[in-house]
Amino acid sequence: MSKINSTLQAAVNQQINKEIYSSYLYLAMSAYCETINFPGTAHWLRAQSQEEWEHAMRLFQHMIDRDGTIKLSAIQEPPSEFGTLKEVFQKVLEHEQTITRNIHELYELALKENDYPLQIELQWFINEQVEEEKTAGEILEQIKMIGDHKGSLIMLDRHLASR
Ligand code: OFO
Repeated sequence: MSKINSTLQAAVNQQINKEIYSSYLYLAMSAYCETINFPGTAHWLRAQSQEEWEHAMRLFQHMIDRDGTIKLSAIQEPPSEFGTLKEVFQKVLEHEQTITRNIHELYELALKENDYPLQIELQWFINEQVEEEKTAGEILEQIKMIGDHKGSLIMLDRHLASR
């Protein structure tokens, strides 16, 4: 496979950082949901955090396979408070929308640089982002429908525990 060029190496390194930040952000959200007594949501977010780590590792492996140089950089500190359960999922959805934009920008760069293997690798991420936004959006809609009904929020939390 052809070596990945230096412009794309820098961009992929940046995306690895963003995926690790996503993992870190969801881990912080998971800890927060434990403190507001939504253990099922905390479990869901912890699984999400692990998925984000795997996304970072996919790009990491692509760089290794393409003879790229990995340059790990500092991970931003995530917040430690996220408000209500509705606000938690609003933030998950907003974050996923940002990551989708990042992936699309990276894909555009891979097109510009005529890097076909990276384009194919990123197609997996483009599909994944559709799923991620859909899932976060659906949970948010359910929370909006539930409103302040405590019993239904507890039921939703139990449902999220089954992930
Ligand atoms: Fe890596 O998909 Fe969410 O952020």
